[in-house]
Amino acid sequence: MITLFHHPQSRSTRFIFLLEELGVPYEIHRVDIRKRDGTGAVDPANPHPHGKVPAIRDGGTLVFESTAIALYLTDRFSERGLGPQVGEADRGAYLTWLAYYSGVLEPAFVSKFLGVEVPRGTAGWVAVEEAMPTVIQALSRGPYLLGERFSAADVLYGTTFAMFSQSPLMEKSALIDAYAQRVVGRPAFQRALARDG
Ligand SMILES: N[C@@H](CCC(=O)N[C@@H](CS)C(=O)NCC(=O)O)C(=O)O
Repeated sequence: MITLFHHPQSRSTRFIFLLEELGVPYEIHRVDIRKRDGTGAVDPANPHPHGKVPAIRDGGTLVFESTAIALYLTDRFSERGLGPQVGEADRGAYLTWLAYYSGVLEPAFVSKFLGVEVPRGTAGWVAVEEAMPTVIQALSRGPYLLGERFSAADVLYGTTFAMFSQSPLMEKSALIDAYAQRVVGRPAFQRALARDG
């Protein structure tokens, strides 16, 4: 049984979505987290080393960091087909999009949100304006990042774009809007919202 350490309306909500997509048994352990407004606190019941969410426990295994959790779950439940496995043609693309999410896209959005200019040539990531055309190019080839195949990478990207597409952090894009709606329109996302708490 997978235990998801979760706080409502946070980065852990999308793992309820992924677990619903996988259709495997899981339980939600709701924890407190520190918030930007000064409320909340690190919850001693949360095994994440920084008191953040998401984290999951699977027996004796603890996994934290969103992309690691996405890869862990889609490998662990490989028969559900939500992530290409070693030897499959799209495995490299899948790993790339997962790593790009945590190594480039999130830092790009956070930099913009904080008003920090991404220094040319020295940061490991690029500005949102440089990252988004890369994502748009991939999405122009198919309904999902891997073409016809929906994967856990879409859970991360689609939910992020659904959240930011109406904000000044992102330039308007009909293609991104349609993609985000395609992802959050899935029944598993609606079930996740119902369980978000
Ligand atoms: N890099 C982490 C980020 C996790 C993260 O920052 N989560 C936020 C909630 S959206 C959190 O727990 N914040 C509480 C804190 O920073 O103490 C991941 O992607 O899993």
